[in-house]
Amino acid sequence: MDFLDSGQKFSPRQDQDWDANLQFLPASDSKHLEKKPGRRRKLWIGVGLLLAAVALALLTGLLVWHYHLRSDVRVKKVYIGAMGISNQPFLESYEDPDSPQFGKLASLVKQQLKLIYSKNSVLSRAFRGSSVQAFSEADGAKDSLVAYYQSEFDVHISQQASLDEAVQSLEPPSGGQSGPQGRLLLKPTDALDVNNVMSRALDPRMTRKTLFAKKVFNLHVKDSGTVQSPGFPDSSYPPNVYLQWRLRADPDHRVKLDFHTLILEDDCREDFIQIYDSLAPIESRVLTEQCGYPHESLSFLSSGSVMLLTLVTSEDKNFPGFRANFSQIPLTEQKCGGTLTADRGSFSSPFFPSNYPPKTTCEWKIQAPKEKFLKVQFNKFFLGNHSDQCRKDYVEVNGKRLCGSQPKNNVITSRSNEMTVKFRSDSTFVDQGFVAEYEAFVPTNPCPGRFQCSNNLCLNKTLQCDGWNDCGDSSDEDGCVCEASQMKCKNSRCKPKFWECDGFDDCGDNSDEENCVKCKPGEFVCRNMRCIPEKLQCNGKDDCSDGSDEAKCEKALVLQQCSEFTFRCKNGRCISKLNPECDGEADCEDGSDENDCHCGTRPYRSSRIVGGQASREGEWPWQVSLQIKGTGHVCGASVLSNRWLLTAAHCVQDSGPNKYSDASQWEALLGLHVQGQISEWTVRRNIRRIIAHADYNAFTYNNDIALMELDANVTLNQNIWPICLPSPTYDFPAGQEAWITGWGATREGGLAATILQKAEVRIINSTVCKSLMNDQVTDRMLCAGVLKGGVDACQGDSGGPLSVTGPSGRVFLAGVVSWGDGCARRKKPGVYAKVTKYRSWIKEGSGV
Ligand code: 4AZ
Repeated sequence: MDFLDSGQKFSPRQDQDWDANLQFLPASDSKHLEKKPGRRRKLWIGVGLLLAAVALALLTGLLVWHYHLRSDVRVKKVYIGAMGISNQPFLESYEDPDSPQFGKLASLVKQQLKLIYSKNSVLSRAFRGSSVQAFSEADGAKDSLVAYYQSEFDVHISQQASLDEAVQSLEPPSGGQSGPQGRLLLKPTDALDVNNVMSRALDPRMTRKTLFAKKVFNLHVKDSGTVQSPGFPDSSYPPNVYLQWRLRADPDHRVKLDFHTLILEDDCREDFIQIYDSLAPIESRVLTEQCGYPHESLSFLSSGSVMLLTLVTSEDKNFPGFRANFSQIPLTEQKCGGTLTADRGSFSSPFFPSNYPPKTTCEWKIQAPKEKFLKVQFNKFFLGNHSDQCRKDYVEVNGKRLCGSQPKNNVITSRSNEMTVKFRSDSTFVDQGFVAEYEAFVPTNPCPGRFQCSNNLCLNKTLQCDGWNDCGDSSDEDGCVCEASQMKCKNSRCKPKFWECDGFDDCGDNSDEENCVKCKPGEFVCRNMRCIPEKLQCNGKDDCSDGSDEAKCEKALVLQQCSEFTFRCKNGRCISKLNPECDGEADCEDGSDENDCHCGTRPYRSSRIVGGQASREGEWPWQVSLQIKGTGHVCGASVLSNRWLLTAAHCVQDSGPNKYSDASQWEALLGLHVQGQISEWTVRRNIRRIIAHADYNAFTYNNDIALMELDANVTLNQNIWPICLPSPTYDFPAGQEAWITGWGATREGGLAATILQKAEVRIINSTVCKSLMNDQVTDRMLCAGVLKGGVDACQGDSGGPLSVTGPSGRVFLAGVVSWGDGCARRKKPGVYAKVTKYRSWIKEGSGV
């Protein structure tokens, strides 16, 4: 966040040097710019305005004429294509563009293209020339190859669409296979047997004038190896480059590309990588486009023996880049589909959790004994996006198509003992795919010994009426008899009483939030507790005088005055929007709410410490293990930048002979998942400096917060990434879900965890918490937990993060694990240092 000055977060390189070629236009007559006092000023203004209007009309006319009527406004259009040639065997020398064989075949291809274009009046008029970039074997066809080319056309600006249409008309109808019928019967006697042509306009980002370095790397995948962006990992990738890595596997093999690291600028218009199922960057063969710090497991497979990886970068904001491992696997290795006859089992899309390959079809037939029905549940389901109405990649279960992403509790049941599941991917854009579990059941008893949700999911009976929506459709919380400590929602669900009026819709019908405040019906309750007419909400005026009536509206309002609830932009002005920082929308006039937002993201899509469960590697990349050298793990901490960590002050207090305040005693392990197992992602650093809060009180635990400076910067990677710091006015409302993580004890007085644990808790209302904790909770503390007990931070988790996901998916540091009355006791939440109270202290100490 950068509501203050810029800090020492990972700073992408931003060279500020002025371009030597830049010149500023001089004022045509500087005297005219001088202010001339005089009696006839008004008249001059009138004349001036008239002249300006005439000039504007002239300019508009000129522009219309320039772009629409002049015959010489022409544009250059570049198309990238592939051509199947069935009467030419692939020779090894074709891999070398400087070989005579390459040259000979390239010239035949160029002739052929010219001939093809000559048969179309639009193309023949506009065609300027072609070049051949590469050849590859044609998959599965002997004596055949594919030529990759680039053709340039020159057309009048108004003719661009006709040119696109004419180029498209050369392709066989969509879905049409190459073959004798698809042949272009145009060949001159000695020419090529062309069976397929496909081309697409070149992505304009690749024709940016500033791209000065273009380079192609040819790699043979037979010997596995790595590709990486120039300078990785020691320096950022260079600006303004367009790089291509052409990967070729042996015949009848696929190329497999697994990303080890990928960290680029967040904006795909500037820096990005693309992967193609082709040797040329043909848009209709793109498998993925990535920028920023992707959230997926990045592993890609080609449909045939070639793959292309491209990197395009812009002038500024250059990041560490990427490293990926390449290898080849036989085409025959993909065995998907088949007949499944067991009573229960699982199956997945090919190569899961890697992305599935393009152009793939699989079919599973599930057969159960005659008296049983079948159900299938998708535990993971990522098949692109839903916008194409499941025409591209999809799963079809008993004739019903699914695509996009699906919730885990989606269960599909068949009313017979047979089920067919089909999977299909088209030639572009791949995704991670799915994992499915199936089960045969007796129709009269679908969930033996378990609870059956309305959506057919079967759950452990203990999860029924526990206040949590485990089914996904809340049916496990319907029709429950509420305990004395619970309230009954209008929809008959039971929720803990202290969730009433906590600003969070726990019931699902908002009935726990009704009748909470003393405002009259039809009035809106401001955060400062004023009542205003409901209709004044989102009217673009600050009617509450604290911005809260404009806080959840589409447009952020710049306020006349700031309050304890409003975000302060870098320019000093405050805006009404609640929690605007790093939410993906620039709300401040100066855009400063989106400054320094390279934080709080993690590489994996996320699917309980005490009551916790093991986390996935890389799920909490800001989690740090603070260790006393020679002893081992003592406390947790959070990564704030490539140099600074945040922990608890009580972790760094001397205790008898243990000099915990001495930086040289400590070491920090970043990117650690399992204690004692150092992975390639783990970085160990000594501590240069510890800054414990000067007002830390060892009796009350007030101000239990400390900064640690590493002795050397770390290169951020997919398992080491900073968490976002909330601004002082960031709101973490009571009832909001939060996550605690650490290697601390898994029960009060118990042993520490080996694998990093995670547990979901909720932010607890401070008044409720004060009363539960005998008034020992100050305004600089935050409570979170599960009041029925069983889930909590414990010894060894101290200093670690309380992570809350913000509106755009970025994770914010709400608290630092501090203290509690034992661990996971009923009605005894965990207490955390409230990070919003220390935002300026952190900035002063670390610059972050
Ligand atoms: C500890 O000793 C500790 N239940 C941390 C958190 C909590 C209790 C103890 C909260 O580090």
